[in-house]
Amino acid sequence: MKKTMLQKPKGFIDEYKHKAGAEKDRTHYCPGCGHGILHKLIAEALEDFGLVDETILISPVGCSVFAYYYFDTGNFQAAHGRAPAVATAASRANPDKIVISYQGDGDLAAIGGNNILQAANRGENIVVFFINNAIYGMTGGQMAPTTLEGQVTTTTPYGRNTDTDGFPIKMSEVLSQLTAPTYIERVSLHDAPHIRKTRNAVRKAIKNAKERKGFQFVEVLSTCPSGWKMDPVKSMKWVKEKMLPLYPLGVYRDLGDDAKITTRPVPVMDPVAVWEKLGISAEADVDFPRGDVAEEYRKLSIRVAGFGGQGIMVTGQALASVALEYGYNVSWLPSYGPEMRGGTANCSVNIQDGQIGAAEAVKPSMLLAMNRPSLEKFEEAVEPGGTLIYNSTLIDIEPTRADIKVFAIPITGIADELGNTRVQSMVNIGAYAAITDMFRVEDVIALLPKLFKGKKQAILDLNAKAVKAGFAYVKDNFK
Ligand SMILES: Cc1ncc(C[n+]2csc(CCOP(=O)(O)OP(=O)(O)O)c2C)c(N)n1
Repeated sequence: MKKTMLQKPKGFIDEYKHKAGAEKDRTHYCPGCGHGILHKLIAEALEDFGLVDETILISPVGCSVFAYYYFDTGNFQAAHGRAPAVATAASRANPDKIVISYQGDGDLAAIGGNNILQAANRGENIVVFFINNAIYGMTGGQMAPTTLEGQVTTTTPYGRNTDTDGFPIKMSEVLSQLTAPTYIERVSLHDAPHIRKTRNAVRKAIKNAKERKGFQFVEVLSTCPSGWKMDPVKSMKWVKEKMLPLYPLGVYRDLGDDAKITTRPVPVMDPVAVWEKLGISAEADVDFPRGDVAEEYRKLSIRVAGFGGQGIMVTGQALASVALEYGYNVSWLPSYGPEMRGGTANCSVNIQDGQIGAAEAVKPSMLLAMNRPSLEKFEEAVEPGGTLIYNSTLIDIEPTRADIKVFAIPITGIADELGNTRVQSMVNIGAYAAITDMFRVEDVIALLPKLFKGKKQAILDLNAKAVKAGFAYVKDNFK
């Protein structure tokens, strides 16, 4: 007897590890949603063409935001509507890779409308899978640019009114007005024969991408039973009866063998050449001779965290700026909470000799926690053997990690004693200098006029005191 084995395509990760317990073999999509079907068609094609390891997939914002949970490819997640820009960068930096931009209709046609237009117009070597379910699915079914006339959504409770809401945008038709795109087709997932046609379109686009044939666009009409408040069967019928007349299926562009194959110059990142162009001397910046820094502090990825107004960003900027003067490569990446003052804030700083790969300190080798929520949030992420500095004035709990070095420093208290809470950031810098031996106090003080441009001498003096106090506290209290 012939045995049929059903299994996941190799384009998918074996086990969806993000999912708890029994859910590990399932996706997060609702029953009857088209995303799962399209994911499978893409994963199968990548496996069949041997391209899983050659592909970079860009996930959007929308229900498919977690595409990176499933595809065993390289993955980036882009800000809302920006997948074509990220895909452009990925494709230009990796001209030999297949780059897929996977996007919903809210993402692609609303907030990302111009992004897709420009990427298509440049004829980027990317494949765009555009899942058109006529609404914003993820956020609960609001009107999208693709919403049908008269369609009831949460933001058009009386139906889309073209007098006030405009007309549905037909992206395949719009993009086919441009010169550069190579292949544009609209397909649908509403029944098995159409899923087969979608499969062909997916494979064609990916094959074209393999041959570097420029911009590929496959629009996929898809169901959203949850957002449409219909069961999956009715949703399929709705696509057939309502969507197909407005969005005719078919090929809108197929240049076939006439497709222009564009080879773009591969960007070479040569920092010295860039500095020269900008008139900056690489040597001139290395002002201070380095001290004897222990091995563990020569490649630092630091998370500085606290609430807005605690000098979190100033601390991060100062760490990076001072380290720069010792000739280190540095990066500073701010991350603001919803409110600037009083909300949470954190930043990532990298200080090292080699090239900095990721600016975000996901697994920091050092955490500087200025308040309790920051300690609770980031302590677990610190690399084993790493360093934790925490503000013992405000943090009334003990850290739990036993495998990291811990420095409890009353940072706010020291600043208050100097008469101004705002100098906490310089207490931090002093403490950091004492712990790592990376900065000399006199060097930091010499840099204060540069760090705080235009500030009065009294402010500079106060900050100098703060640096000294942070430094002294560590030297006096820790070996
Ligand atoms: C800058 C920004 N604006 C708005 C949102 C809220 N938001 C999240 S998903 C989404 C729409 C997604 O709709 P669509 O692209 O059609 O994808 P679907 O969920 O239907 O698959 C919106 C507006 C956001 N996350 N970021």
